[in-house]
Amino acid sequence: MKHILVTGGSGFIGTNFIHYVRTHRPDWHVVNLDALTYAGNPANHRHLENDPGYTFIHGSICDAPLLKQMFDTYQFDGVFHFAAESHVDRSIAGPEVFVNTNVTGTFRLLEAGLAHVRKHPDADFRFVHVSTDEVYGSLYPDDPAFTETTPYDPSSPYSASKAASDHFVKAWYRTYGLPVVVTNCSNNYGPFQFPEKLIPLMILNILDKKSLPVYGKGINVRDWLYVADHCDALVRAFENGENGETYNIGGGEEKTNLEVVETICDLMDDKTGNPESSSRERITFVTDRPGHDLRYAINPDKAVEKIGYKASHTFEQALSATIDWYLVNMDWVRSVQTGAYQEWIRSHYESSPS
Ligand code: NAD
Ligand code: TDX
Repeated sequence: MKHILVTGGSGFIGTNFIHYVRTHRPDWHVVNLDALTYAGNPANHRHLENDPGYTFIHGSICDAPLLKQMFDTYQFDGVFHFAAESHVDRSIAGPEVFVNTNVTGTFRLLEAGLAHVRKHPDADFRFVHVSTDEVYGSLYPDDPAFTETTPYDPSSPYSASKAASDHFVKAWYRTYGLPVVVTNCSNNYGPFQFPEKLIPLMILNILDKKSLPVYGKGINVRDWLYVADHCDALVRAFENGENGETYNIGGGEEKTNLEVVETICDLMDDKTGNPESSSRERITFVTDRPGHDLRYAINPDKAVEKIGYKASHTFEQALSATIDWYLVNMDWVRSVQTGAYQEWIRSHYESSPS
């Protein structure tokens, strides 16, 4: 049995990853360390409460003594590091916590991993650092997609903090020999995504008959990746990757934000019995995000060739399945729309004129 540390396992991707691993790698014991910020929800794993293959620890990746104790107790074979502050707009409104969690937290985790490897030099250990395509900056419409050798050029406090964390991870490999793999993936979507992000925000605003705030002209392009494909890629990077390497993971589904929102509108009208095209009328163009990257696109060739990755979901099908998940999980939705969530929506969107 392998003991695997998953940080941030109560957030969007971490939750999906733990569910994926409990199904596809049932012999792994997963230890989820999560600070339960506004983005973390322990109820996501309620069905695992009596599962001996799952342990939850409420704590922070910044807490070095806790990390040491956890490594001593579980002698981890691997780390999947998801824990982060992840929302670009929040990073613009309040960057400091992004430095604390994404940079200092990653540093503390690397130190704990290195101390463990030094104590157990024969152990087969690997640290998978889950990062983002945003570290590469912005593309023009005709630029080739990001590869693993594209220079880093982050635009937002969020992407700057992720870029810094990637550099720390690589430095711990080159300087100290810590076995690491870095993955940089594009925009994920799927079940359990916190409704501050574009896709769930639009689904829920349509249900609540609110306006649909599209930044700028809606021409920004993202490369959409279904979260289950991302989880599959991460297991492959852990099992088949090479230490010190980066793998770019993309969905191969480039869309403008307006295309995404219009598709959600049409699917929602169809599924909820709204008159055809009625949701599109709620689209409202609002003040653009400062430093808004125009386009992200991932070239996944290296991951395809070296770790056997292949996205197996199409955008239309997986978006439809995602909407269905939100429609049948309204209890989850309402439970995460707490006071802190309402406060963010009020402060962020009420200052954005149409
Ligand atoms: P999320 O915001 O939904 O979840 C983050 C989780 O980390 C939450 O459960 C939160 O409680 C936890 N956390 C925050 N600070 C912590 C700390 N100090 N100690 C322990 N736990 C802490 O984020 P997500 O969308 O699931 O993203 C997960 C990772 O994937 C992040 O590193 C993010 O940068 C990366 N990523 C996300 C996307 C995307 O589209 N969502 C794309 C590329 C990369
Ligand atoms: O209300 C909105 N209106 C809007 O037009 C919101 C919330 C977003 N947008 C736009 C901004 C982006 O161009 O939609 C696009 C997607 O926005 P987000 O969902 O906030 O994602 P993004 O900023 O692209 O970053 C996401 O993908 C990369 C994740 O949040 C990051 O954690 C990940 O690293």
